[in-house]
Amino acid sequence: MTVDDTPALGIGMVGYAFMGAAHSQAWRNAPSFFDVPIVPRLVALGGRNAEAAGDVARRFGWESVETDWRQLVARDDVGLVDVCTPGDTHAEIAIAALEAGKHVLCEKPLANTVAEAEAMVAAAEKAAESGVRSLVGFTYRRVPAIALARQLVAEGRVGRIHHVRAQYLQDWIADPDVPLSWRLQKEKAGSGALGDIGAHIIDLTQYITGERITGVSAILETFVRERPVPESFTGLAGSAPVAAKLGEVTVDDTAVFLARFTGGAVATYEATRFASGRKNAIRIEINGSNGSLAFDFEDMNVLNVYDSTEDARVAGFKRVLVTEPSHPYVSAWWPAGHGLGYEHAFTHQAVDLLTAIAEGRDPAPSFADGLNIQRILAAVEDSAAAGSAWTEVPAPA
Ligand code: SOE
Repeated sequence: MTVDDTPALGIGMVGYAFMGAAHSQAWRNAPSFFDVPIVPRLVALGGRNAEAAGDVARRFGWESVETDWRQLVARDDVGLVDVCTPGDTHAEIAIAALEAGKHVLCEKPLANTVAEAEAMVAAAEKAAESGVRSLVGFTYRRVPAIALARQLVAEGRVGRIHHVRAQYLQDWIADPDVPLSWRLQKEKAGSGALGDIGAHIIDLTQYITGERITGVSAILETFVRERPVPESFTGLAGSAPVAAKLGEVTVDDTAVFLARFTGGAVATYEATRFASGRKNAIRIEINGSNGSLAFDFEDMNVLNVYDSTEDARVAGFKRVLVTEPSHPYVSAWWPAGHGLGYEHAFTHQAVDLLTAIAEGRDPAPSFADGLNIQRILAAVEDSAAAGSAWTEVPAPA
């Protein structure tokens, strides 16, 4: 008797760095902690460097390596293509996979341009007619405290929303000696802090509020415009690498913008990699007519809740530890108070995608949601280029 007669789905993942590792552990853990209706099989890892990809494949239990992503997409034993590459290849790989009838999970942001995102949406909508599903990887919405915040807003616990306040603060390139990398080059990444981490807080605030951004006014800034080119390193001076060449940074180091929401709320956003001392501080605060919610990813198992209707003598933010079995996703993991980490949201993403595929429905966030975010990113860039002029965001079709 087989141990498990749950149907399996072959996964082919393209890319094997940071996101490749986060996704690999998610595919492996999903069937261990959740009763998934489809069991993922780690069939093929795609990477141009056979040796490096082979090392990651061995560590995470991928059955094979493909050095050409087209071969991976074409394989009969691959039913879902997981795109974990830099943004300049998202559209090409995802569209080819959808046209080959494969489900697609694509890392965020969906694409590097609105035009690419539109083409991806068209391919996804055509593939969906044949039951092929697609998802864009905004994983932070699957942190239990964020999912709880959305529930509380939907239940009217904060009332009419007046303010949305969102920051995504990192500092990994505040040192000018940090070398040039793909995230700092427009042709690879599409934009800098704006698309890489600003996209996350755009998705999170729209997800929590259930409303959309309708217009923005923005500033983009690049503080360090040239960085050492890694390929030109000639040795060390002390502990600092010595580079023979400097390369141009062609993206923003920080994005700061105002926004308005469909429900009338006003919003402030900051996405920066120069907030020295902040490592991965995603800070969201929602202020409404009945109360407020406040979250900081650097304390990710907590949601701070303020109820304006409470007796003023005992009113104050309540520090809710979001680790009860009644909280989203938590019952699959550990007892109350043990907490989850960054990687668990990726596992929740895998579970939600496998469940949607089994139930024959489109998962969220869809490629169309990803296109909406791409349009907001473009509006921020257009506004910044026009001296922070107020710039409308096209409504979804
Ligand atoms: C940026 O450094 C980054 O790796 C983002 O690209 C990820 O989406 C985020 O989860 C962590 O930070």
